[in-house]
Amino acid sequence: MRDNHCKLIERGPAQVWTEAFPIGNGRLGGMIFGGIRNERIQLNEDSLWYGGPKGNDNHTSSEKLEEIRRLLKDGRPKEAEKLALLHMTNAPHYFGPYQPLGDLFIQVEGADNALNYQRELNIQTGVASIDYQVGTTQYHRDIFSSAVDHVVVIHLTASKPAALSITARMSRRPFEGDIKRESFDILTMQGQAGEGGVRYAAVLQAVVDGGEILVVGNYLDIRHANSITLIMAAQTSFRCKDPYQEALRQAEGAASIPFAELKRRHVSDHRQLFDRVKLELKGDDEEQLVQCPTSERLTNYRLGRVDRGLEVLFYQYGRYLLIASSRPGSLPANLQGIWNESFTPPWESDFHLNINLQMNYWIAEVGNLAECHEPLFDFVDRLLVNGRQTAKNLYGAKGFVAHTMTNLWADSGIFGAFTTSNIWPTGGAWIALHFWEHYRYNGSESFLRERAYPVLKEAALFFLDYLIEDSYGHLVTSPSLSPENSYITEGGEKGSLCYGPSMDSQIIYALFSACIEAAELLEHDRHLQEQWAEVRSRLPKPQVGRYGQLMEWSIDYEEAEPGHRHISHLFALHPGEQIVPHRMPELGAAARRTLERRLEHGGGHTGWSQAWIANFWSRLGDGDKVYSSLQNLLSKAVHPNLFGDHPPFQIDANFGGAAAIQEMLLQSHAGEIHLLPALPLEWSTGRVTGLRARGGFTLDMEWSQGRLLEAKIRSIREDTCVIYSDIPIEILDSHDELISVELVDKRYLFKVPVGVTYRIRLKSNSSNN
Ligand code: FUC
Repeated sequence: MRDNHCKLIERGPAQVWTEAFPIGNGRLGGMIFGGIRNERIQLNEDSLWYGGPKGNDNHTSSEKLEEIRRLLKDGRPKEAEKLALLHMTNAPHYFGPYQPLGDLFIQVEGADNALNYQRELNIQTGVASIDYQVGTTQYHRDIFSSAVDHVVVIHLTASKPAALSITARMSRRPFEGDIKRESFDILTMQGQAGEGGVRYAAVLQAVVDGGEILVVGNYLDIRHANSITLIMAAQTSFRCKDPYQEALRQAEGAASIPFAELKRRHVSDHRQLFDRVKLELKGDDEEQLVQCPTSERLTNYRLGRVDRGLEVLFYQYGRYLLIASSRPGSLPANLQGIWNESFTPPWESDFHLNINLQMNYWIAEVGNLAECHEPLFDFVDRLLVNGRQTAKNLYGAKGFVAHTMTNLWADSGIFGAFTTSNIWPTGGAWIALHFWEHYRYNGSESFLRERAYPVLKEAALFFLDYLIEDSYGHLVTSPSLSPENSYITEGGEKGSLCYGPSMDSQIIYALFSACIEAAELLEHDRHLQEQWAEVRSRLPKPQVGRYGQLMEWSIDYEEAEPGHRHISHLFALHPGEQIVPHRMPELGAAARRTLERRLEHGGGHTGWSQAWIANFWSRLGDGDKVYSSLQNLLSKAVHPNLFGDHPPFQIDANFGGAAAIQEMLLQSHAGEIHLLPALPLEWSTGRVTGLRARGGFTLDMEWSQGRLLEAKIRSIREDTCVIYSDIPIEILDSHDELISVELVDKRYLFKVPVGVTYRIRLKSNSSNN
């Protein structure tokens, strides 16, 4: 892979947190500042949250549900909201936030007057490094977080013998844990994150070549070593009974392995995921830019400098961040992935279910990182258990429900004090659809039967009980809201709680459709299939409103904020597929108008919102608009270390932006694969390998001057492949023979045998139109 696609480079240490480089193994994260005399590695462990579960559902809810619904029907949202706040919200309103594990500080002696400094993060190997020179001695540090050995490894070397003297200490200011000497080469820190919260332990062990180690007070003191390996392990009682012993065991295990071997197996494990997708664009290898500091490239990009390499780097960085923050066995990536330096992070750095957690996973399947999706499924399995209870307590309903926010403990109640966001019972349904997506890509019947269907079914059972009839005979949610916008009633009252927000109807449509298809495939629940189909047919359909926009609510209200960052009612366009623009031109036009209106009124002002907009444009097939959204994202919503910006830092912009790039190159929803569906002019020549499509297909594509040169397709299942193409295409088998295809309405149907590569190209005499 080209160098400038896989390296973040700086010529100086980070001055602020958003200049530091992130590393992670899914569970254990570090932000590397790269100080010469004072190295700081800010540390996180994904299960270190403050406080315990807050499962107190408000038991007075069911008494007031009817009244709240009636007030909403009568157009009196203010009164409904007051009642809902009193009778439906959880006490306390907020759960404890995700917390830092602490800092590792390394003080390096004899590092004055350093020259030729370079700090790098190689996203292909998952290793950060620091280089500098003092006099004639070269100093080097390698730092990585290993998913194989479950530790952060910091390796320091010098080109001269006995040139390394350091002191290292751990800190968790202002909530310092107990620091103690475990043995001559091990320092530990332990504590508890609030009453009922997890107990945590961090272990720092040193291994030296030459020199001596002392553990004194709060310090690990190392003199005159040739090389030093520091091993950092951490655990909490969320995963083990005795986090101290477990962290100690992991540190000692890693310390017994030579550094070269620790690094070799980490790099090979990381690359096994990372290398699956390669993207190259014409002009992305400009010599001048390869050695240019990333933050400088970003500044120049903002000023209009063309930098295709930076665009590719941003894409691959999204994949890197997912590998680093979500690996089998870890928690899902939260609002900040796993990287958080604050004890009071924005929105508790939680799991937000009204767009953010879902967006974090949009790259997983297409970007060939399906394993990184798994932590989400484990998490939702726990949410399901709590959500059953909440469904019963709050609504007297079957199945499971989850609302806008959740946490380490998978609490499912109504948190928060604002009715623009909190009383939204559709978070669980949306997240359940991720199981269905995972199945659509891998086709594993056992996953569908054992993991996906039970969750989908319980999400759907909830809505069979929860939906009520509106005055048009439609079945709608109530109370609910359209995240996080408000509307103006005919009487001029501003409300956020409502009945029948379009997003809910669209999510429930997608959920019931998935349930019906899954149940048919598994030959389960005949009766439920019929019931779901009947209810689905009575949901409000996407409708065009007074401005030619898609209606955000089942009534064509004025929006209180026409430029709102959430564009929830376009769920049907993306990630849903109820609106397929080339088959439904009217709804496609309304979706476009919705986007235009939001943007005319200042929409897209947060990183994730811009990223979602880019995905919408991709689904509308408008490559130039996607490109300008991505340019906006990179110019306005990215920190110097390329972390997405809300502001402040929020990781969904990284994942959502990378997902939009994938959607530009390949789409496979609504039963057909589109090759290069939204290619912008600026990306008219390039190639990509390893993208995945629904149905078990993997694709490589090469294109020039905006036209496909060739695609290669492989399959893990003997399933029919359907390619939609405006331009005639032909398909060749592995012997370069044309295969016969069935062509129906620009859809090419054929089978790809398992383990064989077929080639797709434009018919030689076809032109662009
Ligand atoms: C939703 C958004 C905010 C933010 C928060 C974490 O509430 O409206 O912009 O992303 O989630």
